[in-house]
Amino acid sequence: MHSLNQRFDNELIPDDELMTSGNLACAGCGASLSMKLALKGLGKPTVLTVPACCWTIIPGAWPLSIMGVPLFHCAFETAASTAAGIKAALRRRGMGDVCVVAWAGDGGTLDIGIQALSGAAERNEDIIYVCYDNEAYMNTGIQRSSATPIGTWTTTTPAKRPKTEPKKDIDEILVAHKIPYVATATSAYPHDMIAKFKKARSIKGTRFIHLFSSCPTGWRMPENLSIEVMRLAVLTNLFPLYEVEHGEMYRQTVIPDEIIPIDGYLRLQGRFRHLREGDVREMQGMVDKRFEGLKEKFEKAEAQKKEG
Ligand SMILES: Cc1ncc(C[n+]2csc(CCOP(=O)(O)OP(=O)(O)O)c2C)c(N)n1
Ligand code: SF4
Ligand SMILES: [Mg+2]
Repeated sequence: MHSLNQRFDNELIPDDELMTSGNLACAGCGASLSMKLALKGLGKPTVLTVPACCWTIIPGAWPLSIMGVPLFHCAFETAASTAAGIKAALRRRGMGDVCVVAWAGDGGTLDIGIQALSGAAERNEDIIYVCYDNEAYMNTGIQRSSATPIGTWTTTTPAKRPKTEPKKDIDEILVAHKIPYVATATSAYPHDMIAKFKKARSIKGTRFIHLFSSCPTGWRMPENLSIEVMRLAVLTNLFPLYEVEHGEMYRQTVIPDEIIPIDGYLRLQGRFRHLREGDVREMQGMVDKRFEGLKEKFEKAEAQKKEG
């Protein structure tokens, strides 16, 4: 439907499945697809730690599990520190080559886990931190988080008084820590996403990957729109796909041929149904402004690269 200036080749998607069928997610859950693709990029040996979130439920209850790699459940606010601890213990046992991944939701990352994450990033702990962002506390009934966009309906920000604060810019917060690698990705662009996980695995130090992850249940939309909505988030510049190395080298990895107005994205989701024309205009302005700032950084990095 929309052509991209990227060559897509199915041979780039590994056949190995480290997550089997039978997961407990809702139909069309972006978070479940995200894990499947991330593991294709990461491969083995990998250990995951997951705090309280939908992904606590998705793998299944012991002794049944869909996971082909070890997964350790940790407390809500401790994903980054738990991952750092696991890595230290593995290193001590001579197993430093095991890739340790903290896999947390937006609530567990942008809100309650941000202290542990900032601490780990500042120490440049050798972990990959993944935030799958469905823009609310979904597991406990769709409460607003600091990742929820302005104007959004959630159960704690009902349509009559939707959220009044803008989404926290977690990517810039992590970039400011000058860690080796920060990237955004979404499973609507699987080749881009898998490539970023492969790249992250090859780098040492703290790596942060922000996944835009659809939630048909919380976004009030049919499950068959899941991929389309994630794709539209990219094509509207609402969630640009890019990576940043060492806090300064920005690179946009998927450049849409044509940018679509955000209206097309918003109207597919019940959580935005109450918005009026003026609200949509305001949101469009915010998206454009943020992207302009990013574009300057992409251009600056490109120029620096050319200068050598
Ligand atoms: C300290 C603590 N506070 C609150 C909870 C309840 N709780 C469990 S999952 C969850 C929501 C997590 O939201 P998010 O991190 O965005 O992941 P999602 O559910 O959206 O996948 C909450 C509030 C908890 N388990 N521990
Ligand atoms: S509530 Fe949303 S994130 Fe959680 S399992 Fe269902 S679709 Fe996935
Ligand atoms: Mg969430």
